[in-house]
Formats: sequence, C-alpha cells, structure tokens
Amino acid sequence: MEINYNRRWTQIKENLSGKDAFVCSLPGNTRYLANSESPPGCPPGSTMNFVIIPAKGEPIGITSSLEEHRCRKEASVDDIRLWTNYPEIKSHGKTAKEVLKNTIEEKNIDSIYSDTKLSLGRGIKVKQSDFVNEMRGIKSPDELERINKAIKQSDKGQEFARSLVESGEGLTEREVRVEIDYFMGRNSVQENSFSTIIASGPNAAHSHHSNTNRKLEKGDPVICDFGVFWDGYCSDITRTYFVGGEGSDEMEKVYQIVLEANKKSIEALKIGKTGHDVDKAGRKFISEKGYGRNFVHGTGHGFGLEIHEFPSITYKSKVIVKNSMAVTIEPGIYLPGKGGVRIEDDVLVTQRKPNILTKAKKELY
Ligand SMILES: [Mn+2]
Repeated sequence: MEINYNRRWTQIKENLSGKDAFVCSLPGNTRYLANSESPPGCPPGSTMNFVIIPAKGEPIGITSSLEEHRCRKEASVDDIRLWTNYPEIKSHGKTAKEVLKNTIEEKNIDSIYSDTKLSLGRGIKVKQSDFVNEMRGIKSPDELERINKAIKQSDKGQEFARSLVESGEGLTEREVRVEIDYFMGRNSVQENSFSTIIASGPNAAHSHHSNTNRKLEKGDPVICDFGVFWDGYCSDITRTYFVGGEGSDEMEKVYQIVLEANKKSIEALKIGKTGHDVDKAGRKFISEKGYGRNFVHGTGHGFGLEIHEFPSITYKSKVIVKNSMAVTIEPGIYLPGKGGVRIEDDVLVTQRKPNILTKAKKELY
C-alpha cells in the first residue's frame, strides 16, 4: 500500500487556523511529510532540513546539495530547494535557514506554525505546535501495514532469541546480541530500530543495559529488547528468558507479576482513557505485590517512524487514548544485584479490545 502523503498535507492545511503555513524541521516530521519511504541507512534521520506545508499551493522541501539527487528520486514533494556553500552549484541559499527565509518571503508567508522553536526575524509570526507530532500518533492503514511487517520480523527474532538464550550457557551478552542481529539481518530487515539490548543476570537489573562480555549462567534472567525497521517503520519488543529454561523461585515469581502487569495495562488501553490510567493499571498491581519501587520507568510510548514518539504512557501522562494509536506496553521489575524482568508488547488501540500486534510467546512454559 502506497503512503498517501496528500492526506497528510490536507489534514495539516485544514488545521492551520488562519496561519499561512506549517514548517517542520524535526526529522520524524520531515520524513512523515516528505519522504518516509526513503530511509535505508539513515533512520531516524531525514534528508530534509525543512518541509513547508503552505495553506495554498504545493508543499516544499529544503535539503542540502549533498542530498539533492536522492531527494529528487525519493521524496514525496516535487518542489525541492537546495542550500549549498559551493558556488558552482545552483541553489536558493547558503544555509537551510536562509533558503527557508527566502522561500517564505517569495510565498508571502507571514505567520506560521512550527514544530520547533524557530526565529525568522521581525515580521514573521511563529507559533510552536505539536500538531504534526500528535497527528503521527494515530496510525493509518498504510503505516500499520509497515509496522506489522516490522513486528513480524522482530517476533521471529524473539523466537530465535528464546532458543538461543535458553541453551546459551557460556555465551556472552555480545555474542547473543550479534547472533540475533545476524538472524534478523538474514531475514532482510532494513536495520535495527535501536541497538539490541541483551542484559543477563545482575545486569538485567539495569533497565537500559548496554551489552558486555558477561557470560550467561544457568538460571540467569536475560532481557532481550530489540526492534527493526521495515519500509521506514519500527517495531519494539522485549522478552525475558531464563538460561536453561528455569530461573530462581524469586525471579520466576517476579516474571509472573510483570506478565500480569503487562496484561493489565494492555487491557486498560481503551479509547478515552488517559496515559496515566494505562500506566496505573499495571503499576498498581506491581505495587500491591511489593515491587512498586522496582518499576523504575514509564509503561510505554508511541512508535512508528521513530522508536519513541507521541504519545507517552507514563504515570504523569495526560494524553487521551485514541483509536488507532500504536504504543508499547512494557512494565518491568528490577532488583539491584539480582536481575530483572521486562515484558514489552506493541499494541494497537481499536474500537473494541486492544489488538496485541507482537505475537512472540510470553508465557513462561
Ligand atoms: Mn520500548
């Protein structure tokens, strides 16, 4: 399914409330509006410095001479303007900002929305707006098709990770990481959506561990957290396995608590609830079991073109859950010196019950 950029531009134009244009410069947003099909090698970056969606007329992209040919081939906008320092190259200015200013003047634009703080000098009114970030929170069928493909690949990666870890006594975290990455690479994923996290034994007590040469020992909990890009869109999944297939009684108990919290937050992910409600559903359960202080992060986040995007599902989150939001639900319990467990799913909000997109097995046995 082709991505319908026109729909995106129209939605922005219809929400300009009298402004002359929307100017985006955040990489996720410029990809969303101008070239999300393109990224091989660059996510979550963007080849565009600015994308302008004017109230009237066609959208305009601003890029450097370095990216010109790729942009002309891949971008969804036709009007591409260049900046460069090289006098031999025909351009609209020496810097991206200069080209932006020139274009705004040419188009008689004097009031804009911008996704970042931007000062364009006197005479141009700039109001910062999260409209595009928030719009990206609601996934359309063309995006879900890509997200589902990414998830399928990381699900296969988890299946592989499970058998590797369970029989992986003596392997280092780094060896486990490269084996998983290689496996997914062989399945032609575009690239990882972040560096694969393998956290074993006491290292699993660190919620964002970076892989070491520690060797897996029998009974270790091993947190495996990774994701991939497919056609520009991400997946993000965490499972925790036990080396040898069994953990200590305490860790297995913790596992069941985290699994139950994961299910409770997923259940709470319903239209009209707040991010806080969703976080609280799992957190309350973990607290009741006595591990409240060991759940040290938020419950989840949106994902799509970027691995972390709107909305955030945390204790403080006031975001209202809407239909077709895609978010992670990833409670965890971390016991310093001992280990930890995190179980993360990618979940889609629907009119009925939440749709768990990640299918990798999460029951212990
Ligand atoms: Mn995540």
